Amino acid sequence: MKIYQGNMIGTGLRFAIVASRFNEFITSKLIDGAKDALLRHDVRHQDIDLFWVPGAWEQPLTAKEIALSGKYDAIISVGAVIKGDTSHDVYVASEAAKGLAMVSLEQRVPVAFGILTCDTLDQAIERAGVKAGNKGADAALAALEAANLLANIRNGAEEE
Ligand code: INI
Repeated sequence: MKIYQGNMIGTGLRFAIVASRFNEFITSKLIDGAKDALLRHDVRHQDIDLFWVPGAWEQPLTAKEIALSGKYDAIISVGAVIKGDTSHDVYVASEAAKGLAMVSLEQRVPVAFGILTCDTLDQAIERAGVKAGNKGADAALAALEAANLLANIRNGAEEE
């Protein structure tokens, strides 16, 4: 049996973080978590670029342009969609999720989904470095593993 998996070594890999300004109080913590996770896995500071977008709705198109540039091994999307008085947030979150999945599949580049979809601000805070960890860091680690997995599949480098 051949087993393919991605290791967690970031040496030489390049990452794009796409971050929403909307709910920046939360998003900035997710960016910090993502950067910290990458740096602690030997990604170089100069190999991480940050792209600000207005909100989660704007993430898919931006991620697509980034993917088309061919400069990055993976994209990490971070943001926070928090329930409001209307159903606006539902449309924003679902289109962001669908759009980012589409970019990943069409462009064949890992796009980690680090956009929080929360009912309350407290839930978002808990996921931005408090009780429930930091989902930006989790997304960065998923992007790293997925980037190395794809490289192994493309190189035919299985593990025993
Ligand atoms: N954008 C977010 O990133 N999070 C939200 O919670 C949010 N809500 O709830 O409205 C949000 N809306 C803005 C949206 O992403 C677009 O920027 C806007 O609609 C302009 O296209």
